Amino acid sequence: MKTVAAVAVIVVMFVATFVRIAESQTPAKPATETCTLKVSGMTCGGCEAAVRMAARSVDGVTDVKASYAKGNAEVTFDPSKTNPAAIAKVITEKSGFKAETIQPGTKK
Ligand SMILES: [Cu+2]
Repeated sequence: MKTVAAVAVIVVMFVATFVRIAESQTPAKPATETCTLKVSGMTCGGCEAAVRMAARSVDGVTDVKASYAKGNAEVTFDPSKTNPAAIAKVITEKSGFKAETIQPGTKK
């Protein structure tokens, strides 16, 4: 009977270790980056919506905050799927508002 108990303990420990390994391998939320694009010509909320829709159509874009008052769009994206230049190009083509990347280190 002692052997059975020992085996049971080993099995329980094995399962506990396995569960821990499985948990540690659960993929984390994908890393995203946020970039600010200069967007020219927006004059109202409708323009913002057009820019948002255009940016959101890009695969990998997870969030867009467009502001006609600031003349920009903050785009959150998955850097393994797209990049600021590609997003700016799609915004320009689909919304009709000219979007440009802002050089890193350049403050508005
Ligand atoms: Cu408008």
